[in-house]
Amino acid sequence: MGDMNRIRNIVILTGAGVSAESGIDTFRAGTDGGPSLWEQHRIEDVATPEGFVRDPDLVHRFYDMRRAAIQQKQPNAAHMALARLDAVWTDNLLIVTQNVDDLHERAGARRVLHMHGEHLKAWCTACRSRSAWREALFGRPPCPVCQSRSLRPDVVWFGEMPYEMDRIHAALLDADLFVSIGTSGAVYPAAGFVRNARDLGAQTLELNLEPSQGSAMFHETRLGKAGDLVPAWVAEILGGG
Ligand code: BV8
Repeated sequence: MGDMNRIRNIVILTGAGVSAESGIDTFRAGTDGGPSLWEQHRIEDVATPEGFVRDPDLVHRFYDMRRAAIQQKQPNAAHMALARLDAVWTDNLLIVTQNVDDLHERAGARRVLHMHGEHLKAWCTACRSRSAWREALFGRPPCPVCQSRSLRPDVVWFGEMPYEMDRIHAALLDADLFVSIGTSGAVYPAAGFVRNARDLGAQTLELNLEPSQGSAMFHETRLGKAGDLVPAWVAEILGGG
């Protein structure tokens, strides 16, 4: 890693690997050898607008199962360490997560941006309102705002524009350090952030169980479990050695 004490502004990108040790299935490598999410369902069928139009019940069942599952899980040491960093880091810090679980927030992190939406929100395609949502959508409950039965998961599907891209690019413009944690680097535009950050002069660090598809773009890659690597890195960046 470069000169640590010139690090002011940090952008952290997290993916499913940061929630793996909390028992939440990743997309491409099932936790403890179980089938990964995409092995259980074709992406086209459950994570695209076309799939939702084709078979809304299948998509609702897929997301209802995951929305319920995350409410039974707990943040792990990686989430806790990032929340600690967020609490004490006085310069800019932004946790851009691809994850739709709420474990960063439940660990206490505040500066979190869900670029792919959130399980615990529903979006009304009739009145465009967003509502906090913990229950099932399978039974077509009425929108709390307009009462129409047009709610969908507030999750960004393939072919849909991720949220708050302007805010993310502004943070990358400013970043001295870009850290990617627990992501395979398979999905764009998130997978392209490391190149943006590096081109803009940031140091780039990858913490992952295995090299991601973008590993060559990182100044440094540390391989291991997020639950081990992230607390160690946070201690290092806070000067705890
Ligand atoms: C868009 C929400 C444009 C849903 C998700 C061809 C080339 C390039 C791009 C494309 C292309 N064809 C299509 C595209 C675009 C497409 C894309 O990138 N496709 C890929 C498959 C090629 N992207 C999109 O469609 C995006 N939108 O481009 O819009 C546009 C422009 C104008 C106007 C309108 C639109 C939208 C993509 C968002 C899709 N939604 N999630 C849901 O959650 O159900 S994607 C989903 O998969 C995740 O959110 C995440 O983003 C992505 C990848 O998952 P990861 O988080 O990386 O998880 P994964 O399982 O893959 O990897 C886990 C990693 O953790 C592994 O490396 C593993 O080793 C590691 N790990 C495991 N355990 C641990 C660990 N690490 C540490 N510790 C551990 N314990």
